[in-house]
Amino acid sequence: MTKYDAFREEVEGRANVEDSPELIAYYRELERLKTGALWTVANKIEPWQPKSDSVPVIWRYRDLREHVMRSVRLVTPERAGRRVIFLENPGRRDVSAAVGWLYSGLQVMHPGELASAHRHSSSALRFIMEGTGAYTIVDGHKMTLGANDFVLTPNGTWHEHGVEETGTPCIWQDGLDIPLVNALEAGFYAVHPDLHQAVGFPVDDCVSMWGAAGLRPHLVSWNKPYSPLFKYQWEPTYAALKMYATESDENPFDGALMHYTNPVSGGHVMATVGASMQLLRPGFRGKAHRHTGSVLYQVAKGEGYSIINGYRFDWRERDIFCVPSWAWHEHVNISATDDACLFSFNDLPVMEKLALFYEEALADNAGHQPVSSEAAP
Ligand code: GTQ
Repeated sequence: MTKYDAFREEVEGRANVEDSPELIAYYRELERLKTGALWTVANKIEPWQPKSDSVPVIWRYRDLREHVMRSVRLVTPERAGRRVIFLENPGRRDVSAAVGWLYSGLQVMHPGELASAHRHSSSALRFIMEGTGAYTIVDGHKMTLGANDFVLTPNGTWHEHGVEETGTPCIWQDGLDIPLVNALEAGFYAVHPDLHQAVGFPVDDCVSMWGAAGLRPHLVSWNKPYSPLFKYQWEPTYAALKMYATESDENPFDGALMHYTNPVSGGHVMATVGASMQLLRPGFRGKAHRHTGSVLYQVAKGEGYSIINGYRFDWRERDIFCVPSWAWHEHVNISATDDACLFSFNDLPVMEKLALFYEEALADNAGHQPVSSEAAP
């Protein structure tokens, strides 16, 4: 017996009313009064189990990159505000979501370009894909960014991005909770009065102050609802994963999975968006599980595939794919010699705070999904 037995599918006891001319006329009258009969919608609005409109999608970098680069010739960051190609989920076009309530896009900047400062109620993050010389300024704290670095621009913070003259063209993935904030009808947005911020601190000072593993500064206090460490660099992240992978029993679903954390609380990096990095050892073949909450992955390193709701998605470095809420998923590293690393971000802080997080392992078939011989729709 699992705790989900309470939600098992039974037809008894659910709405099952057939239309009659009198009922149809009745529904029309209710509609005029801005009301409706619950039994006409009950089965839809109370599904047996989480039902995502999002579909699993992979966005392959080799297909996208040239189109992202092309936008540089077509629009300036000044005109576009943010020069971004966003990811569309075919099931969620109405809200510009990559999956569930998460937005994502690929932002490109050439050396010498910069985008003006703004702030909004949405929480944002960036994961750097390629290029050198990129930087972000968050509330006056400037951070230099390299490939596979992960940076926060939490809700309400002034932020702007650019690439130094001496750098190379840069592309990074933006991740935001825009669809969630809009669904909650809580979105504010403001442009910085001077269009740009003054840098008020030494470059990368948040890393100097908050970036030492297991240590926190005595003199500095922090009580904001997001991490004071805005940048998580790739090298220490990868080193931590490799150490963890050799020391621990493997998580059967996710290999060596670690969460980026707020060093003050030990919790998620931001109030609505969490982020993780996982290492799949050479030959790792994960088992299938599913949970509530949406996840968007980016392949930081290596090559493999994931089976999501019975479809196989082959991935390699820089590809992005999504796992909708309650979708079965399992990950495989196809290399016998090299590890693979998956960066991901998610809405799990929301699911946890609202007590809506559920998770279950696939019991059948030794924990592996049957795989469709067809390509994903
Ligand atoms: O850089 O702040 O892709 O506000 C979408 C909305 C990036 C940003 C996006 C944004 C940003």
